[in-house]
Amino acid sequence: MKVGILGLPQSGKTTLFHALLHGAHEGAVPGVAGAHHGTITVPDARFDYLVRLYNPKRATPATVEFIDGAAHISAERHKPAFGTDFFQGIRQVDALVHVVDAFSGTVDPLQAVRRVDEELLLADLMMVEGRIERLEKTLRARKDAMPERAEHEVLTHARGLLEGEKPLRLASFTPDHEKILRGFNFMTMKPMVVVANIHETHLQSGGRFAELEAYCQQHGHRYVQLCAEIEYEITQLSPEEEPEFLQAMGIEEPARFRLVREVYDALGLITFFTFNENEVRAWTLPRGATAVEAAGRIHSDMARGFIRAEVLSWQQMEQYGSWENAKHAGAIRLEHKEYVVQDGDVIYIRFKV
Ligand SMILES: Nc1nc2c(ncn2[C@@H]2O[C@H](COP(=O)(O)OP(=O)(O)OP(=O)(O)O)[C@@H](O)[C@H]2O)c(=O)[nH]1
Ligand SMILES: [Mg+2]
Repeated sequence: MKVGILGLPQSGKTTLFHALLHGAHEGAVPGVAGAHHGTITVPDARFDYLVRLYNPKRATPATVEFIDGAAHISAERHKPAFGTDFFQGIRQVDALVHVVDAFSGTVDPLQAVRRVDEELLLADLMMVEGRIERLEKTLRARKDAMPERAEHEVLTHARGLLEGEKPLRLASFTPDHEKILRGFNFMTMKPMVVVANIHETHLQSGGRFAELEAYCQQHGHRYVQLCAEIEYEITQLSPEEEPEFLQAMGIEEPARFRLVREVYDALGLITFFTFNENEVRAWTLPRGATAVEAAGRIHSDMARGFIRAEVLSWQQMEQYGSWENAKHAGAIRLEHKEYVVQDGDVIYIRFKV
């Protein structure tokens, strides 16, 4: 899974990217000036709890690739502000994180989000129009070109939506049409989390950007408020210093936790956990996936030879403190193949090959 960070210049994208990376390796994105990518560990207090509890040889968290897309915007008045390469490097991503400057006081965050949204819309509209033009040429030459006709139909529909300033993520399409549209990597079809990057002195005072929050709701964006610099500072602390610092700042948990949770949620993803004496591991699944699909994520043999899944919900894990205690209390459930895995489930697959 890939997530692209975008936003106007100097909004705090790179600061947030480094906070998310938490010291992990970053590399340049070939062919895109200033863009970087890196694989982040999905922060998850539940995973950390299991690792502390079982102290395994190996701890394997879930990971997500993030791309710091850089902002290729011309500051020169006579040039179009957004070059054609503004979204280069973040076209092929599954979700977008839009960082907006709400710390400097020189930018109106709502206007900034609107402006980038307009640009995303225009980028899609240009792509739709280009493709429609070529399709019409084909259809004039060959009236019976069926796939082209279907594509023309769905793109004409999409053009209407975009001209009405409606992002494609808010529209519903038939599965066939959705499949056609997916192929285009439209920017307004991607789920987006708007990050209001607020000043460190405003961390305690919530609700300052109620208008922005309302706008996000109307446009199908998730909304997270954080201070990128503080987030970065937190990652520089030792594990001993961190709790003290968070308490002093009045922060319950680092905001990057919430941000990644929102991205997961926007993408319709959940996490389940497995453990044995060798390894504690977090796994990612689409919401609605079944126990046998979870088994297949771990190993194809487990799916093939699936007998039952032993399942402990995260709430019960917390309640009993450990798998062993829960087992003792008879709280472990035996589930069939079709059981729909819930976020936070701890799972042990019984299988035979
Ligand atoms: N006070 C304050 N300053 C911040 C915060 N986040 C970023 N900055 C400052 O804003 C400036 C830009 O931050 P970057 O993270 O480089 O922003 P960017 O969006 O990557 O910038 P470009 O890549 O040039 O578009 C830096 O001087 C940061 O120190 C914040 O939360 N609070
Ligand atoms: Mg940057």
